[in-house]
Amino acid sequence: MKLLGSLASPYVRKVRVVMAEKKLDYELVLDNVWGPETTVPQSNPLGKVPCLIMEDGAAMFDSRVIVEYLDTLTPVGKLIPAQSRERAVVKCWEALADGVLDAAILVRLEKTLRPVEQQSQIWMDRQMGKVHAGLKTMSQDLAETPYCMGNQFTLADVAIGCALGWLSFRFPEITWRDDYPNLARLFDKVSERPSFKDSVPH
Ligand code: GSF
Repeated sequence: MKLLGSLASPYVRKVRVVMAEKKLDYELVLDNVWGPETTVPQSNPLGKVPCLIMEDGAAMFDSRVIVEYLDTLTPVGKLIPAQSRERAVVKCWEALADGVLDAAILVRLEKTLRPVEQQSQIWMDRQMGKVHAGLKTMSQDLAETPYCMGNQFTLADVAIGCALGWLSFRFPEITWRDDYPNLARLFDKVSERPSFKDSVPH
């Protein structure tokens, strides 16, 4: 399998962490989707990474689809529970982590792609509201357990870890570590794993 992606993308990181946790072999093909040389649109009409190219050449995209597929490939390091309610809870954590990223990335794009006089403060404030509300909810729901799902390390922890890591990378002014000790504790725990150590955004 080939994974088209970048070393800064938190969604690509989620897939890389899942690949590593499940001990799956793949080749990471770096692609800058914003540059003229990108080949991603040939595989993903949305022009976004991550995009997985499978053994038969078929493309699969959206990190949530990819990680769900990868989890079915081997029983090693199962990350999504089989039982339907638990499964939905894990996927909901993932949706929350990805949603926080979606909102923060919109703010980053507004700030980097538009001249200052064209930037909409109302739009950026709306998106930042989602980031802060998402972080607050994650922290409240995490409670005192080591991981999102109690003692079990799941895709929920992968998704949250990738979201927090990216926020620290691109938005160091968001003081989630100080504001939410629960999140800092979870982040420190997942950061010890080789899958996270080997995929720090840069
Ligand atoms: C989001 C992928 C995405 O926005 C997923 O795979 O989970 N829901 C999708 N990827 C960005 C790179 S990044 O900001 O991580 C991307 O490829 N953007 C290019 C574009 O044209 O929006």
